[in-house]
Amino acid sequence: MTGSKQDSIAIDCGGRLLLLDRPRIMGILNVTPDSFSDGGECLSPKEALMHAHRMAAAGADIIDIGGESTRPGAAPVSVQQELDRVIPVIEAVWTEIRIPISIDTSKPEVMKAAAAAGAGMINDVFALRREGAMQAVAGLNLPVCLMHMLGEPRSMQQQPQYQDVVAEVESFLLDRARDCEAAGIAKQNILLDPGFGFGKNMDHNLELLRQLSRLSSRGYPLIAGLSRKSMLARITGRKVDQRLAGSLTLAVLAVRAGAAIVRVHDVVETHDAIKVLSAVWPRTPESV
Ligand code: 7PJ
Repeated sequence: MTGSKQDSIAIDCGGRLLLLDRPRIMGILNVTPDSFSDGGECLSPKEALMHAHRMAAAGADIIDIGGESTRPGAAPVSVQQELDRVIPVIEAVWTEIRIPISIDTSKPEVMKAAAAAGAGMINDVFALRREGAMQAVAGLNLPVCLMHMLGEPRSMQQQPQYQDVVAEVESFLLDRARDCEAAGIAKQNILLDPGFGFGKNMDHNLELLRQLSRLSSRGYPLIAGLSRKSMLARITGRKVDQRLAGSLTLAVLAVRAGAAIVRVHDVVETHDAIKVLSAVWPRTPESV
């Protein structure tokens, strides 16, 4: 399937549709005390809900709720801690805001509880490699984003190495997709993500971005998460709260290379940037 054929895809997120007729925005809602870019901003369920309202009003198409930081060196959290953080927020967002919700987790227990609370998509940086995760998603019958990560968050940025980063990320993702389909997850429920910054150095990230159209033309919608990531610190020298211009540039480049969804912190600005891009090129080319 080509990128252009994906234009007609509608992903059913537990009854709320995510149409991929144009590039879509996933707004990030972290309810972790230690997320690298907005840690401390979204602690209480009330504050998280207000931020979700702002993102929805600004043009977010789906809200990604996460309760475990995956930044390098982050401390792991228990199932109970993660549930305590995300479930009240999912329930409140689901009740008050009519767009789909995704849950950013690798734990099958959290996937199931989040789905019961209203989450309509599973976003797993471990690509369902945790024990029981694949079966959990197959049972839920929800869409899932499979993300590539080399190693574990604790150590992934310690000299990651590849022979050919694009080929290795691609074959990992296609293998995972095939395994998921064999486990009973419908093909149309699978999205892929190269996992920028997850076990990748600057050159790896740049090469993946240059060849992103190769990954976006494999028959699965592609998600790209580049917002405020540390490659922008290396390129621009900016601190995390000053990476807006860099983040917008990367989002536009990813969409131009066929990304169906961009995962971002700055929804208002990304929405404008994508509108401008779409005015110039109304249909995203399969490859550029
Ligand atoms: C990503 C993610 C990403 C997907 C995070 C951060 C670190 N999920 N969760 N893709 N990144 N699918 O927000 O910078 O790139 S957490």
